[in-house]
Amino acid sequence: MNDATFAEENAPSGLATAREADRGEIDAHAGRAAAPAGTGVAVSVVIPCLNESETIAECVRRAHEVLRAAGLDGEVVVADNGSEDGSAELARRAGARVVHEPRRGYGSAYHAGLAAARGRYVVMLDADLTYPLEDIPRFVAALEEGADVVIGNRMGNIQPGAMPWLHRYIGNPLLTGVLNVFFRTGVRDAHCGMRALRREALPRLELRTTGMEFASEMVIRAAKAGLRIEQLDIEYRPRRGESKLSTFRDGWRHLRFLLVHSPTHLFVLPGAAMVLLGAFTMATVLTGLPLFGRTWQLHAMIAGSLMAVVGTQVLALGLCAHAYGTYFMGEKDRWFDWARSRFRLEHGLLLGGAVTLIGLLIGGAIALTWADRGFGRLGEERLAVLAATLITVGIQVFFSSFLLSILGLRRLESRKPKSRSI
Ligand SMILES: Nc1nc2c(ncn2[C@@H]2O[C@H](COP(=O)(O)OP(=O)(O)OP(=O)(O)O)[C@@H](O)[C@H]2O)c(=O)[nH]1
Ligand SMILES: [Mg+2]
Repeated sequence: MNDATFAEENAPSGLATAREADRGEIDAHAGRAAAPAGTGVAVSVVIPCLNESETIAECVRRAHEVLRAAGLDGEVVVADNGSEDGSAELARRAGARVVHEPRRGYGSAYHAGLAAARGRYVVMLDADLTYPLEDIPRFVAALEEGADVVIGNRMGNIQPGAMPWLHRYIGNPLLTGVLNVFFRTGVRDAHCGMRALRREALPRLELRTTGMEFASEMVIRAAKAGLRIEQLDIEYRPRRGESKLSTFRDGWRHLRFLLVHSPTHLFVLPGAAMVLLGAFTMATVLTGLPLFGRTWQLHAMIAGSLMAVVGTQVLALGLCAHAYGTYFMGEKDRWFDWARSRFRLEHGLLLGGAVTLIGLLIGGAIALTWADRGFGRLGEERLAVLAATLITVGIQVFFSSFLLSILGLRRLESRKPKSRSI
């Protein structure tokens, strides 16, 4: 990762403008703006480019040829990402409109390129000649037939040497699999760089990320926005020039994007699993039921308590993350919406209060037993752990309910019409 913090990297990269300078070049600095109305063409081929002098000119020329041969009125926009090898000039000479985006990152380059695109349809592909430019008309045809977003699928036709085995058999399937478990998009090759979309669909995607995770973000936001996604099988060819993809850094950026956008999988499910496992372990110890051929004692009780306490904490964080997503980010989550339509602050307070009270009563009973024995020897460790666990969990539930409610208050506040000062 560069110097930028994660928060900065995920902030909207207030990038490109369609202000065209002389010589067909565009400065991507002065704030985002869509291409001006009335200047449209049918298709914009947008190509992010960072030091691709070996291929960029050929890529631009072939894109133009393909558009011409297919009778498509189009343009080629190259989003140059601070290349130091003359790529921008080569692209311009080959007939591209060049957008300069100095902030590094695949996503940054795309923010600039997409904002400058004037086509009704936008086709996206890499500058390294790995994608079949001759398939551009197929992508456009899929949009014309009603798709909002078209994504290539390389997995069935990867030419020898085009993709390292680590990406082909582990990275790509794993990350695409996680993406589909979390977001159920049904997309088979979520990192494919050859895509197309209707330009009018872009604002609905609210794309923000700046790095390679931009590819995942687009798929997820398209699915969440209910856009119609089509997939086309394509060939993937060996690249010329140096790859800009860093296996572990970019893989992690994809994964962390998936995690932070799915509180259910990051917090709620692991939290709930820990609570259940903790409760089950403590119940097994307290009832003395044999498990795996033996009974379990104090140490297992402490482990169960730990899981229940940590699980409750993680679960509460997940609910707060959901509340933040719903109230502040406009996210929609069926499960969370269902839960908040049924449960109110008072439910949480009652539950937390009741659990705390039960813990206090058990603690009180232990103290009474101890007093009864003249404050002598006491052997109620397991019950003491139960009491401590219940009190901790109860207090967590109690105060987390208030925190959830506070997040909701902010939402009501922002809904109120602005009052005029007198
Ligand atoms: N990684 C990266 N790519 C950039 C950047 N700016 C523009 N690009 C371009 O984005 C496209 C994708 O990068 P590639 O290096 O081809 O990544 P990839 O296609 O996932 O990996 P390969 O299969 O090795 O080509 C290329 O056209 C790059 O030139 C940047 O800052 N970082
Ligand atoms: Mg590439």
